[in-house]
Amino acid sequence: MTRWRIVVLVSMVGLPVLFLLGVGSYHLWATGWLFYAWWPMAGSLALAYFLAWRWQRRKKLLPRAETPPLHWTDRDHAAWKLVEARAAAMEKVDPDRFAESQFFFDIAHEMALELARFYTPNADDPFGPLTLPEILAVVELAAHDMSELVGQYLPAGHILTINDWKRARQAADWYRRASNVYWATAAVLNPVQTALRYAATKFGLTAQFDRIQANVILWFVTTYVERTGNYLIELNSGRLKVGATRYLQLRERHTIPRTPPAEPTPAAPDESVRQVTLTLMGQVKAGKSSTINGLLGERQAVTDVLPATAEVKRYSVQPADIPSKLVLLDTVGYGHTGPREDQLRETENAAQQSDLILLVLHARNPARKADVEALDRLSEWFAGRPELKMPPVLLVQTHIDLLTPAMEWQPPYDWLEPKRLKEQSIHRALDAAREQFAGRAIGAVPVCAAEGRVYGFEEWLLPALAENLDRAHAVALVRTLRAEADANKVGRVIDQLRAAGKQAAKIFWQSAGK
Ligand SMILES: Nc1nc2c(ncn2[C@@H]2O[C@H](COP(=O)(O)OP(=O)(O)O)[C@@H](O)[C@H]2O)c(=O)[nH]1
Ligand SMILES: [Mg+2]
Repeated sequence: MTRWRIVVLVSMVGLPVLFLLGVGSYHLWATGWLFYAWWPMAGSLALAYFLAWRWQRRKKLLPRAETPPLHWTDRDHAAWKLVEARAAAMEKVDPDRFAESQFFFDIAHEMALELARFYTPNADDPFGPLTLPEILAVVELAAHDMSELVGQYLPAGHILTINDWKRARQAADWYRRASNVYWATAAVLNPVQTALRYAATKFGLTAQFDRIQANVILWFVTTYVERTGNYLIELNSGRLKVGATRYLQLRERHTIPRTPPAEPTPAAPDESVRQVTLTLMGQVKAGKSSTINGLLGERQAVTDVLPATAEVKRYSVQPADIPSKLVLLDTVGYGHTGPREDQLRETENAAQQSDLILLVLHARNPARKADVEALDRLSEWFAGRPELKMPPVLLVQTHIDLLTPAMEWQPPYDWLEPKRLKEQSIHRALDAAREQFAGRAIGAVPVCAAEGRVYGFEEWLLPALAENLDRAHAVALVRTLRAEADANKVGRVIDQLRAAGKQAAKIFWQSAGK
């Protein structure tokens, strides 16, 4: 359909409406009803004004960017500050520039340089180390997010053309001109009232709607900056080396669904299972193996023992109330009588490969120096690798049955609001542990892991795991994305060499056969 046909159609639909508008207004005026009709109309407009003003001020009309993803490291958060500053600066840019494609290209380029310099301050060419697939992944992922956001939140976003975009500002002027004609006509009919209403509308709605429009455009530009910045951070942290498709797959796998599935997912050796790895750390005889037994308890769905190293045993379990499979690494532990250095290294190695650490503490043994040292060594290791996230540490106090009064064992114990003596002892023991590990642990739970007295797993430990599962998955996502990229690097080159070799052999035999 050509433009003039559309104009004809719109006018033919519009004319009767305009006619009714005029006749209706005249009729209201002629019968004297205008006075009464004006109040509800003015009320409706006033309410619209108020809501527009309020939503604008609170920026509720369009969604603000969500909080940074959980899997980001400290370095990523620092980089995000740069992105946020740039997004905020968009408010000061001349809105006419938003209609130029060059403008969007320029911001993306500037931002890519800025972030690359932030991550590799000493590189001669900050883009030098990047691979083509990961650069393409940024474009693909950011474009995908933008298209979803526009489809979801921009009214009529799917039919908005660049010309509409450019004309959006002119349209505001046309509207103003058209409404001036209306007011002029009305003024002839009823000068005083019209003057009053004119003032009310002029300083109210028109200004608000102008601002709404400006905000929509600003929202688009800000979101563009934030989405692009988000994936540039993923790029510079090396998490896009696996490519966009695999990145999305792994991200999905480490996102806990809002509504848990009706049946727990069976822990098949299927690669697509959502799983996190937990390492049990602690002193020798603290109760690590017993805690694992408690977690593997008969009420859990599936358990199996998997071979790991001589020093580290590997188990897996799918607890009923947790939407992920837990892989449990049991370590030998440390202490003054101390294991050998190579055993210690195995423990540390396990902790470095895990997503959550259960630091198992004997409630009756107040010597915690070895545990603090072990955690600090681990923090140091992670501090030297800013591209990784240190797993959160949850304190598990075992042997609570031996706390005073040691003779008594009558669970359940309400240690959160302690009344009985035993409850008070547990409460105190946990307070002490939290203090000893202040800043190093995310929480503390009590258990009794002694055979026949098992208590606290369903009550405290599993709920604490469920509560911190998303944090563990955030660590897992970063870890697996990095690990897979490194593994792929070698694997792919070998594949490519093998293909090249086959090709060469084929050519050789063909020419030999001739
Ligand atoms: N009374 C009591 N004994 C426990 C508890 N947890 C573990 N034990 C015992 O402490 C000893 C050492 O436990 P173990 O799990 O092998 O410690 P690990 O060296 O850290 O793996 C074993 O004899 C366990 O039966 C507990 O909560 N209460
Ligand atoms: Mg053990």
